[in-house]
Amino acid sequence: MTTTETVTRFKKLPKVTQYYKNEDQFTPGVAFCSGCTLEHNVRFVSRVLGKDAIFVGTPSCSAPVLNGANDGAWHRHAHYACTMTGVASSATGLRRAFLKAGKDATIVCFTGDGCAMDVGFQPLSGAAERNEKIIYICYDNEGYMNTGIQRSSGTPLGASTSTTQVGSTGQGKSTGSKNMPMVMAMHDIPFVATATLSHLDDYAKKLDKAREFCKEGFVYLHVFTPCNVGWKTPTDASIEVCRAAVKTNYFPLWEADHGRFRMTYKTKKPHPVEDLTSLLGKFKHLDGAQLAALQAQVDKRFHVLQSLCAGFTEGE
Ligand SMILES: Cc1ncc(C[n+]2csc(CCOP(=O)(O)OP(=O)(O)O)c2C)c(N)n1
Ligand code: SF4
Repeated sequence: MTTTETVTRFKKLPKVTQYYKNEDQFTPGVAFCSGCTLEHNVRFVSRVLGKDAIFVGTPSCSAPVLNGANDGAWHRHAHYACTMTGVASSATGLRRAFLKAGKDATIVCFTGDGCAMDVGFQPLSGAAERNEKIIYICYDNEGYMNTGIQRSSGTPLGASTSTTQVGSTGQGKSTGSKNMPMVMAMHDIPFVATATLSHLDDYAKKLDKAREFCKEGFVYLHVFTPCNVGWKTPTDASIEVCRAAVKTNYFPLWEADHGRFRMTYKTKKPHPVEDLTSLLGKFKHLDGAQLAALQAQVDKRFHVLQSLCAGFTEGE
């Protein structure tokens, strides 16, 4: 692509700043690893949901930032630091207290996949079933990253972690990841969506919907959020990894708006999953058979999703 073509292409891209409600509420110098998409994620959520959003966080990589572990680096949001087991229940209590006081409030649980998919799953499922008026954002970095890159039920098939090591007794995780956004969609809540950091326009639209729909009931967003330390990628590769996850259908972008499924971005010619795995050190040991097994799982999940999607698609 020539420089002129690149410039023209960028000019055509939607200006994501149109969704910003206010200036950045986070200071520079927060305690994420360099290149971590979690920083981009939390700043973006804050800007699009607005400065009145109240965060409910748990012990995790986001905790040092949300809790304000540094003297001079923090944020201006109201925030409740919660246990991993209690996040959805605590958010329920907060929301109900505001409702009782006759006040509107956007309560946002912001947790890793270990919390959402394992440790805090039962209260999350319960809050969804009760249709509590809260937003739950799971930033999926596919493992317990803050405590040493252990496998979670978000860790994909074949991935190497500190508890699914590659060696004489194992070749990475032997089972696939839990299809969490689909599990949440089966709770029949007002809004469920997937998102990632390479497709910010798509993510912003879903955050705007989340802010509206949480007045009516439970909203769940599942955000693919690469961890360059745990996934063994260069610090400047994170967004490319997000893009590859979408283009390979490993992480398709979709939403279920009151049970109506639709793809929000469609890749005309899906790339082989190897286009993603080749970028990630945690998959570098995969042989042909393991790659085929991962590809088969990606294809199977995508077929299920396609069959649920009734309507139109956007994107290339
Ligand atoms: C009930 C409970 N179990 C275990 C821990 C220890 N712990 C603290 S942070 C953490 C990792 C959390 O992983 P995840 O939710 O995926 O977030 P990430 O670290 O990836 O950001 C764990 C297991 C805890 N705080 N509470
Ligand atoms: S360990 Fe991973 S998820 Fe945690 S702050 Fe570092 S790069 Fe981000």
